[in-house]
Amino acid sequence: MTLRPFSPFFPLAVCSAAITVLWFFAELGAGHKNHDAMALAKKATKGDIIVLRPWARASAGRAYNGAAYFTILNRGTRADRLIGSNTLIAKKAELHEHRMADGIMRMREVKGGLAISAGGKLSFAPRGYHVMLAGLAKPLKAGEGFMLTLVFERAGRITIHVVVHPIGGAPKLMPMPRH
Ligand SMILES: [Cu+2]
Repeated sequence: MTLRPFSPFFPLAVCSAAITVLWFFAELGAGHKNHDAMALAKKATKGDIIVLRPWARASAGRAYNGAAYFTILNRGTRADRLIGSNTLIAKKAELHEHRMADGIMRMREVKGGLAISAGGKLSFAPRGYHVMLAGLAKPLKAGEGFMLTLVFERAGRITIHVVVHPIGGAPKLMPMPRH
């Protein structure tokens, strides 16, 4: 129907159109903000590398060591290599692995870095690979977060926002929440 300015429906139509427009921009604004926050907390991308779901477990008591976990995806056609990491919240951030040796779970530093094959995936998770945070400036508290920089041979430096989960808590999809 055609609305003429003196139609009884005209003010209603204008009003609802204005509300729709306002609502649209409000949603757009809120959606954008949320998206940025989520992206910061859950995902970082640079070049062909994507780092997903970075998290750490809250420190038990006054422990000054911790570990960070995440998943790395390589969308490229060439392999890349994670060669190091660093953070301002700990003296050292080393690439570590857990290995069963003679029935005992042992932890050691991974020398020479870790390859992520073309189109491949590398998961850091409890009882497996982790970034060992040694000499934390202060214990990690649930709900807080910190920045951790991962250094890749090709992609370069990618800084991720690691979210601290409560002791015993872990993001879904992460089996066996124990360092
Ligand atoms: Cu370790």
